[in-house]
Amino acid sequence: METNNQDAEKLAAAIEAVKLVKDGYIVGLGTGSTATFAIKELGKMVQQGLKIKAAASSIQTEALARSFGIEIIDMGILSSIDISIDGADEFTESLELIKGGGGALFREKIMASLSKKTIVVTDASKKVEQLGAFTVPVEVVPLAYQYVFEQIIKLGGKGMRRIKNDKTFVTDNGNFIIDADFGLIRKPVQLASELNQIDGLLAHGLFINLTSKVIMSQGSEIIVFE
Ligand code: ABF
Repeated sequence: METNNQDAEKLAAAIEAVKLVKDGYIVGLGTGSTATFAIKELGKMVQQGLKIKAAASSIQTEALARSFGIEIIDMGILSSIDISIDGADEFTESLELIKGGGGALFREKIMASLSKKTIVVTDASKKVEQLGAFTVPVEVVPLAYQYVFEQIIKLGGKGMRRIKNDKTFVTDNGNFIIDADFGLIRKPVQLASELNQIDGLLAHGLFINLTSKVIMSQGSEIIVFE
């Protein structure tokens, strides 16, 4: 369960991250509760005169950003983003991440790939020695669902179709999510590359070599991993 303390940590990390945003930047906006703190802080800065344009990693984030008067541009026309700020479900000190608990992993991955700098903001609960206590979200095109499900089993995983409010969860891109349990992941680079080879699998939540910096807040301390 989320605590006030965790929320205070998320806010502190978000405040630290938005200090890196400069006038004229194109900013990638993440999804999830920690990214939401950053979007709200950026919204205040925009209202005080900061000039930025932003690309959003989800429909929900786009609506939130617009509500603060942040100008949104379509990610599909961009060849680069100056900085993006996003959350994570798990990270290691070597900046390997699991993302996608919020279901926005595909857009988040494209956003991170386009970004000159990707800043990940977290509370202290997300730091792990080894990835894998959190399942790896996998976005799958519906007609390839069973095929991808079986390929995950062949890789040693156990898949579970994501359900929300008693219905199959559908992403912003009209796809399904399989939450894949691989146990503790000893070789994330290898697993990421094996998952990348499955046809019909649009994106997976292992983010390797896509993060510039993790800003983690723990109690009253800010700890940066880079
Ligand atoms: C996004 O939101 C995701 O990639 C991750 O799944 C989730 C983290 O959410 P929160 O900040 O609410 O813990 O960043």
